[in-house]
Amino acid sequence: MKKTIITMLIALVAMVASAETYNYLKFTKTDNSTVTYSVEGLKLTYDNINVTITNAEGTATLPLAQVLNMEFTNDPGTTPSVLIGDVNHDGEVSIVDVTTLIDYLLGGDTTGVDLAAADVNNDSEVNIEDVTELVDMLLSVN
Ligand SMILES: [Ca+2]
Ligand SMILES: [Ca+2]
Repeated sequence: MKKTIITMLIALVAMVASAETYNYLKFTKTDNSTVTYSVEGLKLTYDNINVTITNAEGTATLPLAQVLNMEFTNDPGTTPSVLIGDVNHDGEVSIVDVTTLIDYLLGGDTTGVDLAAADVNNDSEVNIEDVTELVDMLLSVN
């Protein structure tokens, strides 16, 4: 089912690409990382396992299973979309993020919690170690 949806997405993307409104195609992967490709000379092909992205810069292959989303953008993707430590996603890293993270860890409520930003030590898990890292981060900048 997921494959069908991704196949449809790719077809849609190929259509929109011909409009050449945007400069870049951004893939969001299941680990919340993003990868951005220039649409210059863009061509997408796919089989059962991978999507192959060909553009003026070269060719890249992404496993379909890792693709969470794709969208057109004018942002070249040089700046990370996730501010590490900004757990409540208000644009800054502060003590509020520590309390938000602790609340999440105690209650498990993900409302308003940016889990990608909450994984401060980047080990793909959000736990008490990230609280420690976040506190260290705050102490070192202040
Ligand atoms: Ca914040
Ligand atoms: Ca972590």
